Amino acid sequence: MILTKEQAQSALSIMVRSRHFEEHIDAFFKRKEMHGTTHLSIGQEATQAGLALALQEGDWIVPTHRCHGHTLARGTNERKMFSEMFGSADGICKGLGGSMHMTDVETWNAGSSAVVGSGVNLALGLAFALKMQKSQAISVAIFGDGATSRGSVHESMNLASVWELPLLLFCENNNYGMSAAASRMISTSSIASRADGYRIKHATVDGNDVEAVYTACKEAIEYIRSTSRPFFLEVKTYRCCGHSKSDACLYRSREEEQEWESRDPIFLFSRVLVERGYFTEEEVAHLILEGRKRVDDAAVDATAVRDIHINLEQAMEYLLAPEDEETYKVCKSTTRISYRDAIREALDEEMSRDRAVHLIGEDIGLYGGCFRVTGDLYKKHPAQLHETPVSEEAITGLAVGAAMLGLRPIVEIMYGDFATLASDPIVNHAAKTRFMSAGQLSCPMVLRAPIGSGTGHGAQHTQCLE
Ligand SMILES: Cc1ncc(C[n+]2csc(CCOP(=O)(O)OP(=O)(O)O)c2C)c(N)n1
Repeated sequence: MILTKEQAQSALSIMVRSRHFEEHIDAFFKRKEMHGTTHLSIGQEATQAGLALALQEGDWIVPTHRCHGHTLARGTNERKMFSEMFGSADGICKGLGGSMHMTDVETWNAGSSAVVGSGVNLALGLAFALKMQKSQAISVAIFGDGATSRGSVHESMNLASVWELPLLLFCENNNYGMSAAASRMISTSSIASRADGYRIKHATVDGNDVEAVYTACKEAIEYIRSTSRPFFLEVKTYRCCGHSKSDACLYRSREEEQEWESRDPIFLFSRVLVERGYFTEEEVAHLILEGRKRVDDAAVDATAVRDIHINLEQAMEYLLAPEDEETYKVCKSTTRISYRDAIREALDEEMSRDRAVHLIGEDIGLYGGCFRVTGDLYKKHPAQLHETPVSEEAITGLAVGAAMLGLRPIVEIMYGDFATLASDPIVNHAAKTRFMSAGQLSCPMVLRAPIGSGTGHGAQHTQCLE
């Protein structure tokens, strides 16, 4: 699929701005004017532009720790991105997110997880919410080759397939994790073929060719929208810089680096633009300068306000969502019933009152739940009760993502002991989403589990975790 002249100009602009943004970041860090850590994606710009151009308004992305390019490509203002990295109040997340967490709901960017692979669970949850809300939009999980070895990514692929969720699994295979070569770490002949295990359709594309990425994304997205099934797209590219600021790249040869540098996506696409007659060489040079200048100006503007920070009191406002006092006034009278019945009644009442409430858990359908709490709720609320495979981490992560998009998920973990498997979505995501995004996203979900039930089921079933 050939990009129109207008699209081609946008693609070039995104790639140039992404590259130059990161050149500035690199320089800021080297001058010790920016702190913390950062992961650059120099060399991977075609994946960012190709994907962004194929998406529509309302389609959500969940990038990775290497998120600058995708954030910029989706439309976030460069000054606000620089400011976020300075930790200043002008940042997209008021400086509370930083380099790896650039949530921007105005551009449908749900922010990244810095826990490799965990963003896939969250994107799964967004896809679930979109499906429940009968939206035509899709969710995109962006992740690297390294992430494809995470168990929760496999749990998510299985669930996406079983529940037929509109999820694009966008795998940027840049050949390496931190230092570990994909060729040494991955058991299958190709990364995309991992999706075969879950009956997920897949394709592999040259990630340094922006038109090829765009075409593959368009086809994948069309498939997802028309079938509501997930799709796995492996995009082959190369990280031309180190993994993070302290990486000397000792694990790869200079020859290999040079070979990939000769396939620089910006250089390749500039040549295409001239050969196709879209622009003259001078016009391309002008467009490149224009993109670079826009980023230079943003860097200057962000530098001017970089020492303005929100104070502790303001930051604390993002820690907890305000409580709704009315919630506690619903109890009109009391009767004496068992704990189990009280929970079921509450679930029933909430599911009837609010269609956004969804029960998610193992064996909560016909079986009635392990402790028979859900009982026959499956009959009364079939569209709001979802039985899951044994995938504690993925279903909890899914609930976090779904809550961020407006659902009110209630996850039942069969025994509290198994919540340890879901500790990443609970601790790193449910608890921190609101704060890290400066209140742009919240996570109104319930996690329900019997803990220390006193039933003597054994040391891994009835322990008290408090
Ligand atoms: C669960 C987890 N383990 C280890 C790390 C440390 N770490 C950060 S990035 C990275 C490599 C990730 O590789 P890949 O998924 O291919 O993404 P890339 O960095 O190449 O973009 C590792 C191991 C982490 N952040 N999270």
